[in-house]
Amino acid sequence: MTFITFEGGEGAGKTTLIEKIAFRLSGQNRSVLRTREPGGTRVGEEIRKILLERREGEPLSPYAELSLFLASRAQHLSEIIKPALEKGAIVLCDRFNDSSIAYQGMARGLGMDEVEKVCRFMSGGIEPALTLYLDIDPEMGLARAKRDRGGQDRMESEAIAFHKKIREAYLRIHKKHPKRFHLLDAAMSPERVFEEAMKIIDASHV
Ligand code: T5A
Repeated sequence: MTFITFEGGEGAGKTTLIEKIAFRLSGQNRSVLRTREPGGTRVGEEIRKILLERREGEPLSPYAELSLFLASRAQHLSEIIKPALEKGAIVLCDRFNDSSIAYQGMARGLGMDEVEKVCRFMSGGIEPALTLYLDIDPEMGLARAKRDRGGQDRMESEAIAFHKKIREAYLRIHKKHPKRFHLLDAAMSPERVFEEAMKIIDASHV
């Protein structure tokens, strides 16, 4: 079972990297599934709209927000991730439990340990074998995301202090799980990030 997740702040370059890795691994004749959170299923994509749409004057409670990310994940696991892993595919997933721990646990203040426990329970023993974390200065990442899309979604439009907390949380996760959670400098060129990521994947014999 090969489950690889990708983490990082806004605009860190996960989508760009996943595309290159999927291309490389598929070329090695391996079955590869690319997916993302929130989303990945029809229900998940509907939940994604609720989560990312900006609604002025109607803030979501942090608990409601966490519950929606978890609902999207539960559906994603049962409908997409588990069946693909059981068939022997390599699953490349853009965000997973670590996003909830960083965003809702740290930045929304629900507690990293508390959110980690709920995530473990909800994901029923499915854990990534490897996580590639793209570390970037939040201002640089937000500028990339804005340039790419022209506007900002509900999470991106949070204050810079919120995004700095997310980076701090990821760095704590890196310290806590150094074997699984690998840090890559996302300020490097996309090609360099890809080369470094492939070294980690090859060394892990997935
Ligand atoms: N969230 C998610 C939670 O709060 N809790 C959770 O549990 C989960 C699962 C998801 C939001 O939900 C939050 C986190 C997010 O706020 P999203 O739209 O999926 O929303 O957000 P992101 O995952 O952040 O997606 P982005 O598209 O913003 O970022 P990516 O995928 O990391 O970046 P990418 O590859 O699209 O690149 C952005 C731009 O930068 C360029 C690309 O060409 C592109 O233009 N780029 C580079 N430029 C220079 N150097 C590089 N190395 C580059 N790599 C890419």
